[in-house]
Amino acid sequence: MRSKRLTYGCDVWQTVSMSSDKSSDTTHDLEFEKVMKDTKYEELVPNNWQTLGAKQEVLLVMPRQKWGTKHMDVLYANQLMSESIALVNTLPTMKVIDSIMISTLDINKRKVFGSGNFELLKNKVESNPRINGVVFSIDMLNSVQMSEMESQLGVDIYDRYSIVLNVFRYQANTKEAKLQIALAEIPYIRNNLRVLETSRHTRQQGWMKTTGGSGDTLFETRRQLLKDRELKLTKLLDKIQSNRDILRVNREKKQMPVIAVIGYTNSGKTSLIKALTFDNRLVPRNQLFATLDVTVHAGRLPSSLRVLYTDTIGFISEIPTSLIRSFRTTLSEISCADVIVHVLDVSHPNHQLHEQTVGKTLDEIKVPEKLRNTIIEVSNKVDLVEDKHSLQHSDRFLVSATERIGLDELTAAIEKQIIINTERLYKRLRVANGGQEYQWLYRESAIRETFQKFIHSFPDTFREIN
Ligand SMILES: Nc1nc2c(ncn2[C@@H]2O[C@H](COP(=O)(O)OP(=O)(O)OP(=O)(O)O)[C@@H](O)[C@H]2O)c(=O)[nH]1
Ligand SMILES: [Mg+2]
Repeated sequence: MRSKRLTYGCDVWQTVSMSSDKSSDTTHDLEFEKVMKDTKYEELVPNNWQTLGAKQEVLLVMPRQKWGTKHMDVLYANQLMSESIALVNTLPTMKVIDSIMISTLDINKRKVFGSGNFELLKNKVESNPRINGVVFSIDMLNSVQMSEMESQLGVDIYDRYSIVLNVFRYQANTKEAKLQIALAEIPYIRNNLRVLETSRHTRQQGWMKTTGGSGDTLFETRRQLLKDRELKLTKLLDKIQSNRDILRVNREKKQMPVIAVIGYTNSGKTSLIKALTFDNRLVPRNQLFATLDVTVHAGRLPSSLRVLYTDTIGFISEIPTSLIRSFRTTLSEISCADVIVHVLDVSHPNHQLHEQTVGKTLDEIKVPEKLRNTIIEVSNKVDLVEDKHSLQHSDRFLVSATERIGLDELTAAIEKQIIINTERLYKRLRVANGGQEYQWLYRESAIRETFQKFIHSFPDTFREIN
């Protein structure tokens, strides 16, 4: 009796890259270049977005609202503050040199804080001449706050949205990622159009020379410019998306189940896919938002079933969903998958906050209920957890992608869920060895085990045993 069993991942069947840059279309390339080098638009981009500018040393401010709907407890505020520092320090051109948490009664105040606390902030900025930027660790300052802060503090002002956009700009390599980021910038710039009129930067640069008009006319011209750009970007992205749809149809024809690997940024999504597929093109990096493009990687499950793992952009807390929404490809890949694997970095001190953020984001992006209810939860980086007892009662899969711990249990669970979600069946069949049916089964199905049995007469076709 011979038994054949393929180990998952060892036999990588095929690797499919879905990087949009593979679509070499000259007209598309020219259009892309034109849109990306639109000088009129560049004038609207705040100077402080250029990540390749002079090195900035910034003060990070964590406003903490003590009461009301936006109330934030100290623990959460501390976690968010350390994450914002990590986010800023991802940029090679920025460095947090000081940080402060300041309470406020209402985060929507014109100066974010009451007058006493605002003075405290102002003194802090003025007392250190090295500080040439202030980052507010809140999702988005409104335009009034932005312009008030600029004029009162006299340095560049950032919020989490603008920092994340800068990180995206810095990390984006492909055409698709660049287009998605360009689209994500538009709501931000639209929100801050009024600020531009009074901004230090625009005054310094004699801005408005080329974008003619003044007052409301100028405002309208710029709004129109943003609207046109939005349309052009959407069209270019649609083209890439339609190529992707063709890939998806081809994939469906081949009936390869798709597993979307999602999670907080830097949780180990890329590392896990690499561990499961042995795809050496994947390069995990200890950086926030290292992955900005959706890529697809083929592997096998324990039964030898061929599957595709989709690597996606990470989630992060306290940024408007409009930013995530711009990454339509990631979202559509998540919603069209057969199974979702959620990777959580359980060694991270803020992992509970990360878990909540992923849950909230999945709610906001409206992942189909069937997928939502069957998410496979993975606690990654268990090798870094000192207190192993704290993991004992977890109902999540305990994994280390880099140390290859817990991968067999995980792939067995993925396979089980794939079979349920794609309505596949396990069958034992008796067929003639080497016959047509035997060959068909090898081609079209996933063979878990084969046994040879010598019998005198054989059925003409498949015979179901159980
Ligand atoms: N010790 C340890 N490190 C890990 C493990 N998994 C991933 N890492 C490390 O964590 C860092 C981030 O890993 P990635 O796989 O790039 O994480 P990601 O979730 O894809 O990150 P983004 O694409 O930036 O959202 C890298 O330095 C990895 O080597 C693990 O199980 N144990
Ligand atoms: Mg990644």
